[in-house]
Amino acid sequence: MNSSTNIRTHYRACNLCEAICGLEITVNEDNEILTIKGDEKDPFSRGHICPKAVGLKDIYLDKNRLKQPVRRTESGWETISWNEAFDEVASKLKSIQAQHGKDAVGVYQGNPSVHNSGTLLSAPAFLRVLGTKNRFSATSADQLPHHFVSSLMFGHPLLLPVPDIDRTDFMLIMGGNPLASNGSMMTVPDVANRLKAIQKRGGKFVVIDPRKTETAKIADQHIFIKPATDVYLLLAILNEILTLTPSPSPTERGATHSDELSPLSRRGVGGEVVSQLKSAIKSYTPEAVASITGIPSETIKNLANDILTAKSAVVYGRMGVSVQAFGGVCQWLINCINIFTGNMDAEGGAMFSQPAFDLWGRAKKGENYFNRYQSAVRKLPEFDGELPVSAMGEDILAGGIKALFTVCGNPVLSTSNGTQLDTALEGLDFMVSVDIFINETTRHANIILPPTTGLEIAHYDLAFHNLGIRNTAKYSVPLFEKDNNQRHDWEIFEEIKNRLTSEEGAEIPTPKNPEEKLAMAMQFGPYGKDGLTLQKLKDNPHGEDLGALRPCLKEKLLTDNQEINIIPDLLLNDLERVNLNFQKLLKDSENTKFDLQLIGRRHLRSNNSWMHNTERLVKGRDRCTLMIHPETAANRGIVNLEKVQIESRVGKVEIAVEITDEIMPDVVSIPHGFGHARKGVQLDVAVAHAGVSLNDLTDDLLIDELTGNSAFSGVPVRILR
Ligand SMILES: Nc1nc2c(c(=O)[nH]1)N[C@H]1C(S)=C(S)[C@@H](COP(=O)(O)OP(=O)(O)OC[C@H]3O[C@@H](n4cnc5c(=O)[nH]c(N)nc54)[C@H](O)[C@@H]3O)O[C@H]1N2
Ligand SMILES: Nc1nc2c(c(=O)[nH]1)N[C@H]1C(S)=C(S)[C@@H](COP(=O)(O)OP(=O)(O)OC[C@H]3O[C@@H](n4cnc5c(=O)[nH]c(N)nc54)[C@H](O)[C@@H]3O)O[C@H]1N2
Ligand code: SF4
Ligand SMILES: [Mo]
Repeated sequence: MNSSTNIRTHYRACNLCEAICGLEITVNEDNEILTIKGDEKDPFSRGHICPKAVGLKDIYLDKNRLKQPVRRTESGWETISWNEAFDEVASKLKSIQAQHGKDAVGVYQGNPSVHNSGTLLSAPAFLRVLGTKNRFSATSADQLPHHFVSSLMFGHPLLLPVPDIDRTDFMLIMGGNPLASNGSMMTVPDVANRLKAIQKRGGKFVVIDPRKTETAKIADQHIFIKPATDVYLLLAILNEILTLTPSPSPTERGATHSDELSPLSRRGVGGEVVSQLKSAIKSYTPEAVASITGIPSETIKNLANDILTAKSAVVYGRMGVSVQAFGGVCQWLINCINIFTGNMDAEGGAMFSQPAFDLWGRAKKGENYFNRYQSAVRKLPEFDGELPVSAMGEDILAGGIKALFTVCGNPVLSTSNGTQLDTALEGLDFMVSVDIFINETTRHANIILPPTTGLEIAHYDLAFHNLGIRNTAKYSVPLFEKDNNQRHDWEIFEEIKNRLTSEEGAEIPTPKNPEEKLAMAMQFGPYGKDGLTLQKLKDNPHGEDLGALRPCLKEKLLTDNQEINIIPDLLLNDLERVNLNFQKLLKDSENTKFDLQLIGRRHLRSNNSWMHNTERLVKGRDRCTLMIHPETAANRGIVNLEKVQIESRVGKVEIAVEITDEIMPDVVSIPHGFGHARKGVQLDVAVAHAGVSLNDLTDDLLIDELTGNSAFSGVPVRILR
């Protein structure tokens, strides 16, 4: 507190995206926010922020934001007390489960759940009590293949390799645009400078993307790829690497340098594992995949050579390659390339973090996380307690799910065939949403329970310290205390859970603050013995630097034999499907009805579907346009800014075109997260910049059949004139 001016300075982590930037916020005595800047003293983000950070102020002040529960009635929304809301929600859920069984209540958890320590610490107990198998989340519209592959290769869905971007000499970025997204499945604040630093120290980074993105523009090389063909590029690169190096010395670097970390050094690259892999993929030569991927064979050979000869290298694949029909195989091949070039668990390669709150520390070895039950209609496989979200709409329509509980999610805009889900939600017997807005999804709820958020919550980033490209820890206290009439997310989960478990008429216990769990985890975690406590983090609001990543996989592996399972059967067997598709692509190069392929995109000023209600982030030129290549447009006689109708198997939207050679011929792009002009949406600014929803075109039947993940990359569409 600066007493002479009564201006106080508050430090916290931004929890809007995965970069967890440190913020410095000044507030006057009337609790007005004066400035939001990057915290120069944050050892991780070093003063970096993006334009969304000031959005935290807008969210705090948003006129459309709910602070008390509301109930939908014939004549509109009415405000109700928290107790009335909790009682009604619990009794409805109870009676529906009593009548139709536990699984009649579905749950959807959206993206901000993982950016919120209150939700992460308190929702699991609530979900256990609810006991439904019909759990869905944004994971299966996003990074499911990463977890799937990690569980099979390393023994736990959260043992996720992260690029050691600060030390690598060569980075291959596939299907990621960190300059817009600020990094994903790698927590890397100030990513642009960290990428430029690779170049400054004499290294390179290369981007593979059907669009010349913001990241591609600053890369050493950008290579266009036909959407959804990354699996063939990866197969050819791996094939080259295994062929070029009949007996590389796998003991030189990384995971492979320790005799004890045995899979490679014992069986060796000349051994059984390699010959099995080699023979499975030998037909995918650079020449064989060139026309299908659109990448010349020489370019593929050079890429393989760059990865192989760099002092250290890392292949990183994100959204664009996860949300494909072979997302699982893609993530597996990426790990294989990193392993066979000695870059797994090695400096400058793909490494594993050691977070202060160790999420997997006490997990069981050799656990199976996959396909223990299936969705009702299409029998899609469960993973780690969740079913693929592309099955949610059809399973509601089929009548098995009578009630839905959504948390931090907007699946009407964020999941494939959003229109079908929109219709399905209308037919539910009961719906509850834990959310701060009446948006495209929550407008269907019977009751909305709005938690505190952003600047009003305490925060320790459980999820994203786990994905850090450095080991760091940071705890933020609330900037503003909540009103008496507000509830934290953890209070909401606890209140409902306690009502579901209490006997009729019994007194409802007071919710327990999950912070105790945090303090315990810190104390007994990897840095506890070095004196790291929650109190220490509270005393240093800029955050603690716990050092660069270090090789640690050997101690982390949770496979039953504590070795990397390099060739999991499920993935090896999926190569059959990969091959069938290859033959199909070779045959019908022309799709008769839908002659274009649709992809999505992100913008620095958007955050999925929910930050379009802040004027300073949406103002300016319309961003919800259909990007199209000049030739593709000319062939159809389309001119810039003209409105066209675009159609897929599931729907049709009308959108203005933006002609640009940033995008490949025959590929079109629409940003994800727009489409706010739906009846009853109470987002004044967002509705004024409504745009159309990409997911009114994406197809719920297009999935990675192995993992169940949604396939958004390369949806077949056509333009109607
Ligand atoms: N076609 C296509 N579809 C996509 C994608 C794509 O690239 N292309 N991306 C996918 C990805 S990666 C993701 S993660 C998903 C995102 O999908 P979702 O998670 O379903 O959607 P969001 O847009 O993140 O919506 C977040 C919701 O949480 C609410 N909210 C914000 N903060 C809080 C809070 O603190 N507490 C609570 N309770 N609620 C809060 C917001 O009001 C909003 O309703 O979309 C996926 N869908
Ligand atoms: N500003 C902003 N930041 C965000 C978000 C946001 O909405 N806005 N969302 C957050 C979330 S939830 C996530 S998951 C992350 C996602 O972070 P990123 O993975 O970096 O996400 P995108 O920017 O969607 O980048 C995906 C890229 O894949 C490309 N692509 C599409 N199809 C293919 C294909 O078939 N092959 C290849 N090689 N590339 C393809 C697209 O052109 C695009 O450039 O971003 C997070 N950060
Ligand atoms: S990059 Fe992400 S974490 Fe950093 S300020 Fe922007 S939204 Fe917040
Ligand atoms: Mo995401």
